[in-house]
Amino acid sequence: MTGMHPQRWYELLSQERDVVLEPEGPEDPGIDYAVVWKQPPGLLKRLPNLKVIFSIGAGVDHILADPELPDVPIVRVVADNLTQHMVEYVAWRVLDHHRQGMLYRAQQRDKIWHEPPQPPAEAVSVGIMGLGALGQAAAKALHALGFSVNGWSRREHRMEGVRSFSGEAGLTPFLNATDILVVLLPLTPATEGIIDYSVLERLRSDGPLGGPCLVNAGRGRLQREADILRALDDGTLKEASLDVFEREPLARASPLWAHPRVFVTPHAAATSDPAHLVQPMLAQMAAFERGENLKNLVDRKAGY
Ligand code: NDP
Ligand code: OXD
Repeated sequence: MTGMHPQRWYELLSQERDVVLEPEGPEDPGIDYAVVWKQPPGLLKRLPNLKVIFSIGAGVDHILADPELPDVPIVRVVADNLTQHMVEYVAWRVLDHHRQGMLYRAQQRDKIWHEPPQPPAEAVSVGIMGLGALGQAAAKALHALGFSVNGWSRREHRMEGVRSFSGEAGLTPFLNATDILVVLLPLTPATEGIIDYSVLERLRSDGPLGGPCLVNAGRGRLQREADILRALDDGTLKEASLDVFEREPLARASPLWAHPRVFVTPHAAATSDPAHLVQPMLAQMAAFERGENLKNLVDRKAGY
């Protein structure tokens, strides 16, 4: 196995399997499964008997970035524990923008006793870009909180209480109807840089929050940070919560750190917890060896 704090993964996987950490040497015929996060390019190609690649995360851009990736199935993470963390993060950030947390924190700092008008949740439209495992769970929770919820994805989805938009044709109507944009897309050639100025300027500008807000917990390279700063500074965008960045860790020199209307977290929205993810991985290995189908497979052509 390789990547993200491997020790705990190693200990838990070792309870049932022989595990080697990031194999050295030209070829390792003994390895059937690779459990990876941002593996060095070319590493997996050197494993002649590799049968399945398991991603430690829900996103697989870090795996597909390897130009020499062997042609074996890739399994990604879909797990209640990870989904719950993401739902919490999205609900937290949406409620904070909705309930004017940035304004209240500034008022508290300056000891200002002032109650601004507060629109009800039903007047606020949250648009979720990416209506997959995480986007659908977030949509359900936001709907339960009373928000008006829309989703945008490649294909249309039927979900109670959620209006579904899809594809290129659905993008502008989706954005035009959105007060808080939540990004839960995977990073693929089709989505890289999608959150640019032209997207931000199509968000609803006359909504009840006094301007649109952005929440990105998908991937940093979905966004153009220079465009986000420009949109914040010219009033196109009211506020942003960013968990992911074009380059991570976010450079100390980035103006996002100190921007009064940006909330920064260090790619912490939904961290993969080996205590919850290793058992399902081991179960999939056993099922695969019994000839059963693998679950949560990546569609390499689509890139996610
Ligand atoms: P899924 O694969 O289940 O869902 C992806 C969604 O994005 C689908 O609805 C898909 O459409 C949509 N999509 C993909 N490409 C396009 C496109 N070109 N145009 C429109 N819609 C598109 O992924 P998850 O929900 O499990 O995870 C989403 C992402 O969240 C991950 O890829 C990862 O990058 C990120 N993540 C971030 C974490 C963090 O801590 N910040 C933690 C975990 C994940 P369709 O439904 O039609 O297939
Ligand atoms: C993931 C992540 O993709 O942690 O799971 O970002």
